[in-house]
Amino acid sequence: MQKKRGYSLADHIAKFIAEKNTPAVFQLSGGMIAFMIDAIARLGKTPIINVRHEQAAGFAAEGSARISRIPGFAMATSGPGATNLLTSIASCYFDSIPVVYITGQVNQKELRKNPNQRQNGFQELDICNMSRSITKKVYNPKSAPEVLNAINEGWSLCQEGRQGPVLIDIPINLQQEQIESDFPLISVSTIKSTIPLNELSEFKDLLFSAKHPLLLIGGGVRLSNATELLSKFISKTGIPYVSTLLGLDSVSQENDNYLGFIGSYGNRWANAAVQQSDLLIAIGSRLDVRQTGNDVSKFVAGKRIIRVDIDEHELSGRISSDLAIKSDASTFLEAALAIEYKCDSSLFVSRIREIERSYPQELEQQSNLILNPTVIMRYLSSLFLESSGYIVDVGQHQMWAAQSIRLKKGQRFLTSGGLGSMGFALPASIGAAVANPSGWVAILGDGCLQLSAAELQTITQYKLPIAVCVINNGQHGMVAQFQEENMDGRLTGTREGFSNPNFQELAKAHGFKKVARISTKEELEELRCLVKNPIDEPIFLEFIVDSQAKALPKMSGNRE
Ligand SMILES: Cc1ncc(C[n+]2csc(CCOP(=O)(O)OP(=O)(O)O)c2C)c(N)n1
Ligand SMILES: [Mg+2]
Repeated sequence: MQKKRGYSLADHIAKFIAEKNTPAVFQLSGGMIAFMIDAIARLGKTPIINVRHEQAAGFAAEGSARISRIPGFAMATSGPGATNLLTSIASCYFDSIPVVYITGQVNQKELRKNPNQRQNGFQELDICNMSRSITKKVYNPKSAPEVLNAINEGWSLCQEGRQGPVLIDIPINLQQEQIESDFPLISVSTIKSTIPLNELSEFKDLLFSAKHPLLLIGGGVRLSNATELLSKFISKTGIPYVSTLLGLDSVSQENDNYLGFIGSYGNRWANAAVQQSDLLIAIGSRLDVRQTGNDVSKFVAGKRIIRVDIDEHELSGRISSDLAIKSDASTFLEAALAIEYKCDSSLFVSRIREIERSYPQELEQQSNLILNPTVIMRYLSSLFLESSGYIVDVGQHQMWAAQSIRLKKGQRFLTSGGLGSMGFALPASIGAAVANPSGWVAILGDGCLQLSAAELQTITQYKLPIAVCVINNGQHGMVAQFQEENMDGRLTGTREGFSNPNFQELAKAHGFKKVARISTKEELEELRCLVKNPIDEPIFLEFIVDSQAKALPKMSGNRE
């Protein structure tokens, strides 16, 4: 006989999630989370995407949040399910992405009473303490009202100020607790900040006294929804601009004043632009070591620096500035747009273009490569002109993509920035494609594919329009490059003792119908016949690149 069903806390959370229009809940099942998932399924309003590893659930929720601008939801069971989420939680924390992680926990009766006891319940684990340092807040509710508060507050908190993940750990008995169906819903407080007048006038003074101002754009611009404001500011002022890894899709790349991608592996000419500027205005960028290089004194030499960041702790971080403005990018740009200013940057820009012509990206590689990674990336940009964007993993291929993919207006570029976690691209592209079912291109190395290959099945199961592009150089190239430079060429575990399966057969086994292997320029050109625009089905493309291809240029003195 069917048990009569009331309205449980799990039902409440399912309703809450549905009302927030989140594109999907990403999960892998387990007893302690099964009531939650069952409630969402019974309500039938939010798609449930079943992935193959909880880490993938977290990365997919991150991809979904980045694309939809609605916080993502990832769920896992207690114990190993919860620990498998940790890498993705850290990724959201460092890259400021709002995701609500919900873990099931054992029945409160089974929880250990004494912290010195290792474990009491089966799969009991203190995920709250483990995730405290990589979340904005963890919630460890002990009663139904505390669960209600956690979901309300957690939802708001992950989006407020500097965004980031929260984790709510809910014991299985609380999930089933019956509650009234009327519950309070609170909305996100939108505290509008302003820029103090003295800071604005200091900004103006620095700007007017500069000869070669340059904007350095980070991921914060997109996070504060300020891409249009930035475009206006750039066309009004004529200030040239460069981008960080996470800023690549915050800027228009189709503008003469765009001077490229900076950083340890940045375009040579973009780093030259930073070096030759006398006023650097960094907006929404942490100026971390991958952007500035190890030698901070070289980065700051000969210039004034203005930093705009929502997080005061970043402003007092590694790079000090002449003017630090604690503000989100959109508030700052709105205020800055009121300033009447126009610079003539034509000489500066033409000097930088001259460097670009002398040191083009393609020629950073040795000339005997059959497939130059820059040529591949440029080709992909033209092949996937109509795609919604690129989701890129971690390694040499990531840097090749950042250096050479040309983004059209509105195209996105997602990658694991602060954490730099291999295995990001496939699941994040699943999240992106669920949030916006238009065509996406996932670019990943052969090593990264092996961390996430099971998600190929998720892609075909849900028929997601993703072109999976594997850059196969038969190695963990980024680390091999580091070993070549620092370990007399001993390639332990990266080229030596490393192997790949037959990726073509692997993709077919996972149900990919369109599969191709490209090892020459001619085969690259023939791809146009295989690929339909826009991408409307799973495609698997493998590009063979010589192990001698390097991520270059590279600032000296940097780690891998
Ligand atoms: C989870 C994780 N483990 C290890 C690393 C260190 N790491 C950075 S890049 C890289 C190699 C990536 O190999 P592959 O996907 O083949 O990319 P390639 O560098 O060859 O383009 C490794 C092992 C990492 N970033 N993330
Ligand atoms: Mg590789």
